[in-house]
Amino acid sequence: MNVYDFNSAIVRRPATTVSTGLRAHNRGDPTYQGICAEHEAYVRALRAAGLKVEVLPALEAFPDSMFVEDPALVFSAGAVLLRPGAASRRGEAEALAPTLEGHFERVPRLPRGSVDGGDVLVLPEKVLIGLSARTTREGAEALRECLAVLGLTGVVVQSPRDVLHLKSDCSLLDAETVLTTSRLSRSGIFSGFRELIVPPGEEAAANALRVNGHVLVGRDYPRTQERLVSAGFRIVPLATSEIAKIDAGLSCMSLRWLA
Ligand code: CIR
Repeated sequence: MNVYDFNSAIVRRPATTVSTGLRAHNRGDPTYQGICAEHEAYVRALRAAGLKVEVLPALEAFPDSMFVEDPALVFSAGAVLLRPGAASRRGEAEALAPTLEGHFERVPRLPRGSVDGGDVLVLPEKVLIGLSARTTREGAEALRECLAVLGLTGVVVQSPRDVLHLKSDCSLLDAETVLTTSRLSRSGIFSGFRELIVPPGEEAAANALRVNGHVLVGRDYPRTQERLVSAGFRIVPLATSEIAKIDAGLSCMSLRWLA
């Protein structure tokens, strides 16, 4: 079984407060309508890839709550409720608890520190946990213990400086191949993998999403798309310009697993 084979996903509708979502640099507020359009196209793409998608209601008190990847992790063996590193997002994990406990028998909670799911990359043999401004060493070590409960091996690595999350700069394309930026490639964490490097200026394209036979990729990154197609991947370009204004990409809008 491949770690990018999925039949189930959870997403959350954008809150009307989403235009106030966290961001490192101000590139203007996204519009609620624009975000909804990108989210709806994303859900359609997941369904077209064969996933059953559960759509949770918006949480108005949490502007970033549509990015469900950050407060939890899901695997066939169970889920983990995380402790997001941004204070304004901490409550998102408890809001997901009833849903996850309905789907999974084992749902350990991260006991200490902080971890954002965007810093967690699932590879075939191990789970990379990237230290970042959101994911602390204490949280990463605690997550290794939670993963061990689920029979998984966590390995702590360093996310690139000034990058929000580890997965802002990488995604798994198949069992041997990752899409990544040259700055993350230089760290050596993907030794043993074939690396497709996104062209300079298209760094944000590295947050693509392999789902079954499809690779969802940002529509505004034509050179990355060409590289993926030349390497034999079947791509689904999606609009991401509105979510990019609040530092988000394609992986962060869903939790995906093989039930
Ligand atoms: C945040 O800063 O938390 C949100 N505005 C964006 C979260 C994106 N999540 C992700 O890449 N996993």
